[in-house]
Parts: sequence; structure tokens; C-alpha cells
Amino acid sequence: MTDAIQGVDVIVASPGRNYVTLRITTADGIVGLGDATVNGRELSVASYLRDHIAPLLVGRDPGRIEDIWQYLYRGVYWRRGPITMAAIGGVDMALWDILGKRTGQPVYQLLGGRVRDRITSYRHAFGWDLPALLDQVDERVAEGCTHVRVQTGVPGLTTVYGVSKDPVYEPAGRAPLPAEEGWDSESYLRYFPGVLAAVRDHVGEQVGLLHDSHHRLTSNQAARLAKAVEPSNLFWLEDVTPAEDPEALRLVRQHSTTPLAIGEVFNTIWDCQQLIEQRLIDYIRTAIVHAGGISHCRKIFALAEVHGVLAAPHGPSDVSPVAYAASLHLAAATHNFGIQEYMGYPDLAHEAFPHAWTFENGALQPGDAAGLGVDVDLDLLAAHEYSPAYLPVARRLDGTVTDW
Ligand code: GCO
Ligand code: MG
Repeated sequence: MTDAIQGVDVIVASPGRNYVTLRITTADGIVGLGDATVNGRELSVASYLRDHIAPLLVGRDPGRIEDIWQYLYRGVYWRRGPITMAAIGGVDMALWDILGKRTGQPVYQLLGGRVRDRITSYRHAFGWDLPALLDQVDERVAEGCTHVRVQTGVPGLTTVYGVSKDPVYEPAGRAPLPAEEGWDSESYLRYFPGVLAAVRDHVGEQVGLLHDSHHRLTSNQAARLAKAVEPSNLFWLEDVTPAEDPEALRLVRQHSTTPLAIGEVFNTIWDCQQLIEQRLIDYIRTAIVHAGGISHCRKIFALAEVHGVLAAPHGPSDVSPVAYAASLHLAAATHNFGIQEYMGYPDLAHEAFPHAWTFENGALQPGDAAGLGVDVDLDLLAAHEYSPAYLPVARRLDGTVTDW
């Protein structure tokens, strides 16, 4: 076969933060790019790709995207999980990239074409105290953002998820071992609703406000929170309860009309099936990279469409600009798309992955370049080596490990 897969390279590098990048080359010289980054577990997914997947791909027809997906998923007894699914996700987006480049079409065109003119985004605002938070909210609104995620420090705690005392927030700390942080849900529950009300007062009714609880609350605490913030009219409340317990959201649903979002750590359609079919959520947050690529997320979003749930893919800085492009192409062609998170990237990441996608005035565009529309600067990656960086581990005030 003249256009068979010939080379599969896995590059782990750190242009501003760690990424696992996959380059699939065909015999006729087309290069497809994929992202397979799992924050804090980069080397495991790189080994899975290099040692177990690359040998299976060489010689295959890169146009048989669905068949390769099924082969990599069903052909292995030990399936699902973040490492496996990010590896498959990276391969899948690289194959879509190849197909786009071969046919001269942007990927969104191959997915059925645009169903919208622009992709609505939300950005992050945080502040250790209210004045600092309001400053960042104002900055976001001045940038043209219509939707802003708000996170605040909590009195009595010295560290809180999503908040930094510096102007830039990156959750993974560059160190050989993860940092440990203290957490107290009751202090947070007492404090946060008031902060949100103050932000709502400050920005008026027009701005969509979002908030992320990072899987930390019990079902009852989450229901109390969702109820307490109703007057502030949240666009969504994200990850209120642990992701592996879909039933936990039922109580929240029964007690509040606050829209609920979850799913950034889900890896397959089966992780979200119950939540979607039983309409326990309003937004499904699967990231294209962590849930098996474009091919699988498309199925998740189709299931969501049947049940009135909207797609709202995860878009933090640990989803590389390559996977981010895949997310935007899928968003452009998905009718039940809701909103795309845009956390933004360090400058070096933009340089390492020159991209056709754009963010302007609060809106995102996938661009019209063939494939995913992202390139890679291999010299720049070679000059910025991987070094360990980990998300923190959280402990309750009595020392018990809790969800971070
Ligand atoms: C979000 C997230 C992230 C995660 C991070 C973990 O909603 O953007 O919760 O910030 O913490 O992606 O790797
Ligand atoms: Mg989140």
C-alpha cells in the first residue's frame, strides 16, 4: 500500500508544560498529529503508545479510522481507563488529521460541515479575595468573553483548587513529587455562595458565570450548594461530586435547577451513559483526547443529543493545542454543542504547535487549513525536555486524603 502508515513517533516534551505528542507518518509523506497527554502520567501513556500501539499501526491503511479504533479498543482484553483511551484518542485524531490533509479538507468538513459560525467559549477568572477576583472577571469581560468561570480562595485554607496568588494559574506543580494541599468542604460551602452573589452583582445579568467544585463534595453538600447558588443564576456548576458515582448527582438534581456539568475525567461513553440517559446532567465535558478521540467523542455527543444534553469539552492547558484543534473541529460540526472551555496556553506551547485555530473576542474558530490545522516545531520540542510535574494531592484538615 503506497499510503500505509510507516512511522509512529511519540514525543514527550515540555514547551511551557508537559505534552505527549504523536506523529504518524504515511508512506506517501503525510504527517498526522495527535495529543495523548495525561497530566502527571505522561510517561505511562508514551510507553503504551511506543511499546504496544506503534508496532500495531505500521503497515495499516490510515483511512480505516473506525476499524483502527475498534482494533485498538476491542482487540485488547484490558480496555478503558485514561492511559489506554488517551493513547487511542491520540491515534484517532492523528488519523483524522491525515484524512483531512489527504483530501485537502478541514476535519470539521469531513464530520458533516459547520453547523455554527463561531464557537462560544468560557475562560477562567480567579482571585484569592473578592477584589482580585472581580479584577480578573473585568479583564475577561473586556477581552470579549461572554462566559467566565469564577474560583475563589476560602478563609481558613491556604490553597484552593483553581486559584493562585499569582496572576497565572497552572494546577500541575513542577517537582519530583506532588504537593499536598489542605481542604475543608464546609468552609467552602459557607463562603462561596456569597462570593458568587457579589460577582453577579458586579457584572450584571448578561455574563454567563460558571464554577468548578472539582469532585470534592458529598451528594448532600452538592445539593446544598446547587440550591444556595440558584439566585446567582449560574450557567453551570461543574464536577460537584466524585465522577465515578453517577447516582450522587440524583440528589443534586432533585433539589435544584442549577445546570450541572461533569465528565472531564470520563474515558468512554459507558462512563456517561447513565448520567446522559437519565438526564442527571445538562453538559457532558469529555475531552477529545481523554475519551478516545474524535471518533468516540462524536458518539458520546450523539447519545447526549438524543437526551437533550449539550457537549462542552474540557479545555485546560493540559489538553495540548493539537487536541484543542480536534475539539474545535468537532464543536463546529456538532449540533448539540454548548460551550468550549479555553484556559489558554503558555506562549511556548503556541510556538511549539503553530495552529490555524483562533481565539478572538470570546469566540473560537477551528480555521480552514486541511486536517486539524496544527503543525509542530520539533526543534523547539527537542530544546524543552520533559520534567516531572504533578497535580497536588488534597487532605482534609484532619489529614485524611480527599479528592483533589
Ligand atoms: C477544568 C479542570 C482542570 C483540571 C486539570 C487536571 O475544568 O479546567 O478541572 O483545570 O484540574 O485539567 O489535569
Ligand atoms: Mg473541571
